[in-house]
Amino acid sequence: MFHARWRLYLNAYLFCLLTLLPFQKANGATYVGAGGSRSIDAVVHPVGYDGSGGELIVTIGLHQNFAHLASDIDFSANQTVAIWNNLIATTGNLKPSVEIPAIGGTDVFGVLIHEVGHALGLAHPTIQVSGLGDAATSTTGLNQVLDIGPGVDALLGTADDVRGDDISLNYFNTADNNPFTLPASGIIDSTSYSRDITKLPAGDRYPVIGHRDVASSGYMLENTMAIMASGGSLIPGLVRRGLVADDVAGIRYAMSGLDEIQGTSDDYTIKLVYVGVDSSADIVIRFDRQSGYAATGISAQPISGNHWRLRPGRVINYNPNLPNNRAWYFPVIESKRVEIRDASAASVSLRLATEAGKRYAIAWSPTLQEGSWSAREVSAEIGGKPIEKTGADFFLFIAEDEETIVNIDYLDTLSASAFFSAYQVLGKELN
Ligand SMILES: [Ca+2]
Ligand SMILES: [Ca+2]
Ligand SMILES: [Ca+2]
Ligand SMILES: [Zn+2]
Repeated sequence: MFHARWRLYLNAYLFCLLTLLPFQKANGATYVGAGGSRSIDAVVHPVGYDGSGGELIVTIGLHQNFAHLASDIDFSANQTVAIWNNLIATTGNLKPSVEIPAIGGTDVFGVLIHEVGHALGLAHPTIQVSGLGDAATSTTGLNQVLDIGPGVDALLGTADDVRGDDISLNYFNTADNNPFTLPASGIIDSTSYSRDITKLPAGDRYPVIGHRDVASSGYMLENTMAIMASGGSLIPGLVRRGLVADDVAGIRYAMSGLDEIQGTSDDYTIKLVYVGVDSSADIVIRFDRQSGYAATGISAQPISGNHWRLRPGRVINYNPNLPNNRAWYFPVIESKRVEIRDASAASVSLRLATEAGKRYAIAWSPTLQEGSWSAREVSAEIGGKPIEKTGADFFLFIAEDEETIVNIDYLDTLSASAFFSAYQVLGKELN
């Protein structure tokens, strides 16, 4: 007989993480500055990497001038950190913009995930071509102009694109050129990925990009778009939250170190930590520079060969005066009462009062220790449908009824001191 001491968590903040966010203008997975100020083969690592392996801690903080926004950005910052630390490749990461106005609202959270990708060294794998769509990022080649044709399928960004002498800057899976899956081997390094188009699978002419049009037309994946692809934060009615395989591959390739071989001593892992209001963090979030939507300042220094690392003090800036009458919205969480209906050593069933069409979050902690809140070691379903993992430390779902039953299974045994908490996710406008 399993006796659990169930407790309900009813207070506001579960996570005491602080975050700093950078802004980026940079141009498969592609690294910042590659092909421009740096060689076409440039691999850009996070701040602090010097070629020796191990855990690289990267701090994110909110600039002190914006301390009044600390509680507003808390959810977005903590979950952005979780998403990049967990490195889970998801599909369907474009979600309905329930708490953010579909027209005129811009999602601080989704944009932060994207900008932090820049602040870790990733560039846009896509370039937007006016009137044509999105193509794989490249140099202009010797003729100094972009040569972009969609090929027989009439869609840009696919394997049959005609690109003249443009040199690809996208790293692709050499086995299948598929930006929406990772190799079953788990190996992501120069033995499985390349940006050299002579390594493409037979018949392919160019790297496939992680764009949502490509996902739906070629891979039967709806609402799926690489977080680093440009333009995904301004799709009316949708917010982009969570990584796809192409994003994960970019970070994982860099993590294989200077030798670009996974499993050797120069490999590293990244632990992002949100440290709250801290203007001296490695990555600092601001809301004051007045241009565009959001940007991350990128500056890198050489390590050796084609390897670079970002300098500290990367700034992610949100323009507080958005063009086109848009406004920033912070997703913020409000605690909800959650009832334990049933529990065993292997599962628990929760009930909460909900409002149809609103977004909710469930978090759990096996021990209530700081840092133990996680969606990793559990799976959850509502009405027989699994709740998709987003890589965040919450399960997020949109309620369909006035009451929602959430069933959670553990990969391991549920601890007697486990905590569950439930929240409604609301949108708060930046002002
Ligand atoms: Ca060219
Ligand atoms: Ca094409
Ligand atoms: Ca290595
Ligand atoms: Zn960007």
